[in-house]
Amino acid sequence: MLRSAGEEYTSGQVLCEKLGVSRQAIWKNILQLKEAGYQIESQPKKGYRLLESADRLVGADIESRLAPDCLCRRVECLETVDSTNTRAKQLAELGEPEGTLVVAEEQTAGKGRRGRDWASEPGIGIWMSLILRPQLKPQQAASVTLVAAMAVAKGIRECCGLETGIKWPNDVVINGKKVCGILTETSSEPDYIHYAVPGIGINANTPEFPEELRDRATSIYLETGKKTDRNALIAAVMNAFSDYYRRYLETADLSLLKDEYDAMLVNMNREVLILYGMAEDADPEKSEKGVAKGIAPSGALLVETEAGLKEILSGEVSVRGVYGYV
Ligand code: BT5
Repeated sequence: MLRSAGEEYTSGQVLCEKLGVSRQAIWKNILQLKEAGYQIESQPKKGYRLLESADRLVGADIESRLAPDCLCRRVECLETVDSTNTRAKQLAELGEPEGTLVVAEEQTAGKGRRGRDWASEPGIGIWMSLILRPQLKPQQAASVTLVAAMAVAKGIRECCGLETGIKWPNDVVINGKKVCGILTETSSEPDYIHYAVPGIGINANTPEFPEELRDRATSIYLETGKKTDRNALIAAVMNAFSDYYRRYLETADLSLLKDEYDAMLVNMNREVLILYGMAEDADPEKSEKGVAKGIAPSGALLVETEAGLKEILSGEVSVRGVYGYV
C-alpha cells in the first residue's frame, strides 16, 4: 500500500481499516520493515510514506507484486541455504503445493547441471526455486527449463530495459555473456511427475566475477551500472513464468510458445557446434557443425547439418557457438 501511494502519506487509520488490524499491529510491522532496511517516514497526523525499499529479499514485498492470478502463491525467504533447489525439493516431498517459491540471499552449495558449481554470493543475486506439479509425462518436463528461460529473458527486459537472449537450453545471455542459468530437477514415476523444481540463478547486482568466470558471465549491474530491485525482478519473472507456463500446459508442448522462443534464441540461424558429452571435455572429433533453426514443439533444438535436420534433445548434448560461448 505504501509503495502504490508513491509520494503521498498513508494514514495509520487507513492502513488499519483496509487491513483490518490494530494500530499496534501496523506499528509493529512498520518497525519490522524498517529493521529490514526499508526507509519509511512517519509523520504525526499525516501517516507513513515509503522513501526507499530495502536491498534485501523480502517475501511479503515479492508477494505484494505478484499478479492476482499468478501461479506463484507463497514465497519462502531464507538468509542462507545449501541450495534453494534442495530446499524446494524437501518442501515438495512434505506435500507443499504448487506455487511455493524458495529464495535465498546466499547458497553455500549452489548447483549447476551435471554436478557443476553455481557461484551464489550473498546479497547480490537471485537464487530461487519454484515448486510445480505438472500433469505431464516425465519426458515433457525438460521444457520447463525453456519456459523458465523465456520468463527470465522477459522479466529482465521489462524491469531493467536490457536486450536479453536465450542460449538453448538453459542460459539467458546479455551481450554474449551468461546472466542466468537454470537447473530443473524432477521427481517422477515412469509416466507421472510428482513435482518439478526449476531453479533459477540470476546475477543481478554482482559487481565482479572471479577470474575463471569473467569472460563468460555478466550481471545486470555490470551491464547497466545500476542496482536492480531484486524483489521487483523476482515478481516480474514469476508473473511472466505464470503466463508462459499456462500456455505450455494448454497443449503440453511448446507449440504456442515456439515463435516467441525462436525470436529470443541467440543462436537462431547461426552456426553452432554440437558437442556430444560434457562441453568441457567433449571429444572435438565427435562434434558436428550445423545451423540452428529454432526449437521443435518438444523443446528439442533443430539443427540443420550436412546429414539433414536433426533434433537435439537437452541433456544429450551441449551446443556451443563456433565463435566461443554463444
Ligand atoms: C546452470 O548450470 O547454468 C544452472 C544453474 C542453476 C542455478 C540455480 S540458483 C537457484 C537454484 N539452486 C541451485 O542450487 N541451482 C539453481 P550449467 O549450465 O551446468 O552451468 C554451470 C557453469 O556456469 C559452471 O560450471 C560455471 O562455468 C558457470 N557459472 C557458475 N556460476 C556462475 C554464475 N553465477 N554466473 C554465470 N556463470 C556461472
